[in-house]
Order: sequence, then C-alpha cells, then structure tokens
Amino acid sequence: MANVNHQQIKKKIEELRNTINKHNYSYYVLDNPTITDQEYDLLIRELMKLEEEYPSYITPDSPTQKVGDKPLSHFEKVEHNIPLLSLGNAFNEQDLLEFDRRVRQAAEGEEVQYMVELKIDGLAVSLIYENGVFNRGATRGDGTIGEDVTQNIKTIRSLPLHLTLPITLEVRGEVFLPKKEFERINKAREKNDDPLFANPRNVAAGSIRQLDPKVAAERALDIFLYGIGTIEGITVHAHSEGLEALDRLGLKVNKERRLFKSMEEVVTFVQEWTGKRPALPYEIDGMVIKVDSYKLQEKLGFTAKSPRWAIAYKFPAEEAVSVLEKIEVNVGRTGVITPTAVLQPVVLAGTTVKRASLHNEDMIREKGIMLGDHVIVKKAGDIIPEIVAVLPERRTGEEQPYVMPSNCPVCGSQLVRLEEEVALRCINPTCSAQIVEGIIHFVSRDAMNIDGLGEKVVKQLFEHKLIHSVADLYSIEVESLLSLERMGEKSVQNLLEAIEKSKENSLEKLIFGLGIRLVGAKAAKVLAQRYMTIDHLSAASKEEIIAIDEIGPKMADSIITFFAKDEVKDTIQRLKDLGVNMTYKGSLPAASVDTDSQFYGKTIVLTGTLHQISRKEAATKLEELGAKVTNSVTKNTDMVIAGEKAGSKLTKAQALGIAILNEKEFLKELENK
Ligand code: 3B8
Repeated sequence: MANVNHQQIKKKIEELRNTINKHNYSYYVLDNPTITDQEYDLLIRELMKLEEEYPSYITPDSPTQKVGDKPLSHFEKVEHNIPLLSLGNAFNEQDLLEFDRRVRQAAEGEEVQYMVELKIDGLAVSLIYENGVFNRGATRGDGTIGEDVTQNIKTIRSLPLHLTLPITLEVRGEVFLPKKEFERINKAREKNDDPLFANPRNVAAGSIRQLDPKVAAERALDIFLYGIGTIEGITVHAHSEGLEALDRLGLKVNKERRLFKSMEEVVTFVQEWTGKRPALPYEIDGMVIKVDSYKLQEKLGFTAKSPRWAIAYKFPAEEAVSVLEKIEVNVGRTGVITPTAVLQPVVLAGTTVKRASLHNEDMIREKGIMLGDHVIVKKAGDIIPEIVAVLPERRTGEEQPYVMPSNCPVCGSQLVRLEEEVALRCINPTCSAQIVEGIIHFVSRDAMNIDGLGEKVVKQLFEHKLIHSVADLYSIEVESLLSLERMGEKSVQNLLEAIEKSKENSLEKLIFGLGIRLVGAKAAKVLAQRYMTIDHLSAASKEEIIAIDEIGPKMADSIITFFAKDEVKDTIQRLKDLGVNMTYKGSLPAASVDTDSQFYGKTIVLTGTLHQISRKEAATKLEELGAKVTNSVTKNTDMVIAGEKAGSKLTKAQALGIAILNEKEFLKELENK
C-alpha cells in the first residue's frame, strides 16, 4: 500500500517538474510565457511541498533547486580541460579587414563564412552537463584555472538543469544581468542608502562570486551560451551548427546572430548594431566575429591568449549629452580637493549617470567648463564617467564661470597648492573630512579589514562624536553603538567581534591602514617584512629605507615625515596600549627568490649540449630561481632540460613522463621566469 503511494507521489513530482521545466523554457529561454505568474507560483509551491514531505525524491536538477543552496566557505578551484581563452580586439573597420586577410590566407581560396554575434557584456563561464544533467559551472578565472560556482549558476532561471538529450557536454557562455534588473537592484539600494553598483557587469560578476547562493538567486541573472568546449554524442562541423545544437538542447542562445560570406557585409552589420545597441534589454560591448567552419578554425589555431579564428569588435565608448548643474568638491584622506560634476541624469550604456569626475581645477580650465553648460559625457570602460567636452554652441549666456573654493569646504581652512602638484589641498591635520576618510581607509579591506564598519557607520560614529581617531575604535562601548540608528544588538556584537579580531592583524595591514602618503598595500608589506615591528620602522633612517629595492626617495621622505609627527606617535602608542598587534606575522621572502617562477622548488636535471648558455650558468640561474639541480633522472625529477645529443637521461625522462624542455623553450622560460 505504502509502496503504491510512493510510486504515485514520485510520478506526481516528476510530472510537476516536467510541467515547470516546460514553462521555465517558454518564459526564460523563449521569452514567451505560457501561464501567469500566479499559476506558475502555485506549481512551484506544490512541488516544494511534496519535496519537503518526501525529501528522498529531491534531485539536483529539480526546478526548486534554483532558489539558492546553503552558503559556502570558499570556492573550489577547477582546472578547465580546454582553456577558456579571451578574444583579440578590433577597434575599427581596418582591424576587421586585416583579420579577414589573415583568415583568407589560411583558407587558401576556399569559401569563408563568418558568424557574427552580439558580444554580451557579462562574465564568461564554462558549464558541464553529464548525461544531460547540469553538473558544474565555473568562472573563466585566468583561463586555465577558474572557480567552481555551480551553486550560483544553478540559480539562473533560464539555465536548464537538464538538457533535452542525455548527452555530455562542456559549453561556454556569458552570464549577465538585464538592464531592468540592474535598475531594480540599484533603486532598492538607493532606498536603503546602500552604495550603488556601477554597472550591470559588476553586479553579474559580483553575484556569481557570492559565497551565499541566496544572493545570486535574488538577482535575476541570465545567460547566453555561445560556444562548445567538448561534446559527446552529437557531431557538428561548424560553429553555426553548434549553436543550433545548443538551441535544440534547450540552452539559451542569442538569436541576433547572422552568417556572412564577406567582411564587407560583416562591417555593415556591425555598424547597424552600433546604433541599435541602446535598445537592447541587456548590455553588449561589441560584436564577435567567428570563422564558421571548424576545419578552418582548427587550421587557424591560437596565439598564446586568443583564437586566431575569432575577433571581438569593440564599440566606441558611448557618449551622451547632459547639463552640468553644479560642481561639488570633496576632501579626500590626504586633504586633496576633488571637484565632481553633478549632472542632469542621463542614460549612458544602460546606466544612469548623475556625476562625473572632474579630477582637478586644471581640467576644468582646460576644457573651458562653465556651470550650466551642455557637456558630452563618456563612460570609458567600467570607470567613472568623464566630461569629454563642452558644447559652447548650446550656451544661452546664463552659464557661470566656476571658481574653485579658496577654503576647505569642510573645515574652512585655507587651501594650498603644493609645488609640482595640480591638486589643491587642505593641509589642516585636524580637518574632520580627512580624519573621517582616514578612518574609513583604516578599516577598509586591505587595511585592518573590519567587517561591518563601512563608510556610513564610520561617518555616523564620527558625527556622534564616538570616535575622533582610529585608536578610538578599540575603546568603543556597546552602549554607544546601540545608540546609533539602525544598529541592532546582533550587528553591534558582530562589529565588536570584528574590531577585536582586527587587533591580531599582521603589521603590514596596520602600516597600510595608517595611511602614510604614497605607501600602498604592497609597499606596506615590504616595510613590514624588512622591519618586523612598528618601532623599528618608525626609528628607521631615510638612507636605510631608500636602500630597500621597492622603495624610492619620495616614499622614504613621506615615511620619515609621517613618523616624526606627534599625533602619529600618540596614535601608535594608544593602539599599542589597546592591544593592537604591532609585529609582522607573515612569511618572509626567501632571499629574493621569486616563488612564482615555474622553476621554484623543482628538481631539475640538465643534460645534453646547450649552445646559448653553459650548463654551469644554467644551473646557477635555476638555483637562483629556487630550483634544485641534480645529476640523475629519477621519479623525483620534475623537469629535464635537454640540449643537443641528450642521451639516456632524456630517454628515461620520456619513459617516466617527466616534463622536458629543449634549450629554446628553457631560455624563453628563463626570460619570463
Ligand atoms: C573563443 C570564442 C573566446 C570567446 C569566443 O558574447 C574565445 O566566443 C568569447 F577564445 O569570449 N561575450 C561571444 C562572447 C564571448 C566569446 C565568444 N562569443 N558571443 C560574448
């Protein structure tokens, strides 16, 4: 009896899944809903209820598994079987014609067909389906090693968790965030006073790399698949056939693709899209042109980084016209005054732009910018928008010249322009803007890394006079934190724990956090390794500091000036008294050995005659790079460098499957290290 029941339930679950999958496909892939949202919700809820009651029937490919699993502690690294390369770029028609010429040379007079696709501005991923079931999703990473982001990929609604055929396949595609979704997320963040995201691409990349898949699930990510890594069970001869196969398997393939027989037609098509791009519901940053025939692709092959059979045509950076409403000035951590243009909002490359950096006073003068001007705004890559030029022909006479303030907008003290600098600075060390920015820097990730202490909370604490300097962070009390707006008991507890934990940081984080002018995170580490304690560092002479390889005279000067200040001495003493660690805890660099070298730590045998370099020289170089050079080939040998007439050692290495470099390859590696 119970058995029969179970059979029925299993069947019911399977039916529900099939129905939901069909609707998912219609809705997310075909963009053609077949039921209402309410009806869909009912189906999902029914399935969830059954699965909750009978958890043994939950399968990894159930549509309910798209809402986000438990958080992970880290991402596993995965090695791509076939590297995920990136594309070479073309910026104009000429670059495309040059590409065409090289392709035709390889084609030797045979007909060439080009597939032209939209270049989705997202993040490249590799997906594996085993016997038709989604098995793993990974980021591109460096092309060879990526991260396993299966849990997050699974939350993408348009991605089927199983294919229409039980085949095994590795497929590549681009995860992206639709423009509408980007706007929805940013609106919500604005309401919450959370910092806004810069563009959809960043949100997509950030969401895929979230350890908590619920975050990814909440952001309606989408995906287009555009290439096959490996496929078993289906034979395809051309890229266009491959895309059709992906389409039939239920995967989302972009429809705006076309095949052409000449590059002239390609150029026309690409130009058409330059104009049509803003109307798309997602962002593209160019077009991809691919040789269609796999045979010709194979013949063309690859360079070190990209295929020779494909190229990315990059659209010129998008520009828009706006009106400069006013110029705001901000005081940075080092007192530098930066003017920011406040613009009438305009949509640029899918995002609304309201501000643009003006960098400094010189730039305002050089461009002849006046308040109220119509200006051309450009977004260069991911970076903050910039004002390219003003449109003087649109002036009405109402525009006003802009004069930089002569006094600090925060503390009111007179601004100065230091020698050889374009920037105006507030040099009042007690200027509250600088203090606040300094504290924000101190708690930031590469510095003391105090979780839960963002810009907002720091400003709040400062405004409520709960902190005046970084040292105050370590004597802050529970009650004062609880008195702040939007600070619950849980967040206060977490914050105090994070502050406490930061006391244990290794010295380089403190050095960086102190915000010594010109000392970045990297220099901070070098200093920490050289001096081991803050006391040694603060007592160092300029000559001694300059003697360090990575540090120049300007930085040395800045370090000396910094530690000579009374308020710095004071702060360090207070931090020390409050229990903040002042010693270096990391590893020391093995006397100038580059651990990144591919020879580092390897056991290497040199054999045969080398022509460009003597055996002895080669051995010395290898040892300098951290290798151990030995005489005989054994199973412990990692690599054999074989010159001319290499004999039995080479044969043995081949038999043992040991990596072998010839002289040319070896010299090339030495150059690259
Ligand atoms: C080879 C082919 C990289 C890509 C490629 O929409 C390669 O094809 C690639 F090495 O990155 N963003 C596309 C897109 C990206 C790539 C591609 N096709 N449509 C994209």
